Amino acid sequence: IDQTAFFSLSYGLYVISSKDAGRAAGCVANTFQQVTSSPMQVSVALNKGNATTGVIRSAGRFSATCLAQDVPMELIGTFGFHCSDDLDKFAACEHAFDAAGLPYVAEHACAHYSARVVQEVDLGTHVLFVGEVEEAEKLASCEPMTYAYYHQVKGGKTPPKASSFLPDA
Ligand code: FMN
Repeated sequence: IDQTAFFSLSYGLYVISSKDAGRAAGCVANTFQQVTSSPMQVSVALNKGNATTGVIRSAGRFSATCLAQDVPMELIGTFGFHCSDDLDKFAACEHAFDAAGLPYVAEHACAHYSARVVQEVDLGTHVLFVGEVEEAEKLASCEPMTYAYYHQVKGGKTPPKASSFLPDA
């Protein structure tokens, strides 16, 4: 397998969040995408070791924020390199709540989506959540952050739990 072939794939950067009875959790993901339009469905692949994965499983729903190109690296550091079990990530950023009470990042944000989980696919290391969209809102007319911009311009890194982590890249 030629790992450089995977550099041709395009992605955005998102914060995926959820909340159950007591815990709020959120993490950065590049694997969020729209998969159908009728009904409107989205999917995201999350590592089984992420706190966010467990909270989505128990809440049965998740929220997503499309991050803007000007998002500070500190926000990606908070949501992408720390665990929600150890840190109240939402205390460190502007946030809002969807109709189901899930928190979502509301700063440096192009748009927000909320979905109810309709399918869970076991991918081994990760779980693919498929959700039916119940809310979607454009928050600002700004340029979305892309995975390529994050790497090439911002010098960002991808941690081992990310779906697109390449050990030798
Ligand atoms: N983790 C995933 O499970 N799926 C992803 O698609 C994913 N993409 C990422 C992309 C970037 C650029 C970064 C920085 C991280 C990504 N991660 C991904 C890793 C999680 O954000 C990271 O494991 C986080 O610390 C989990 O937080 P939690 O334990 O609070 O859920």
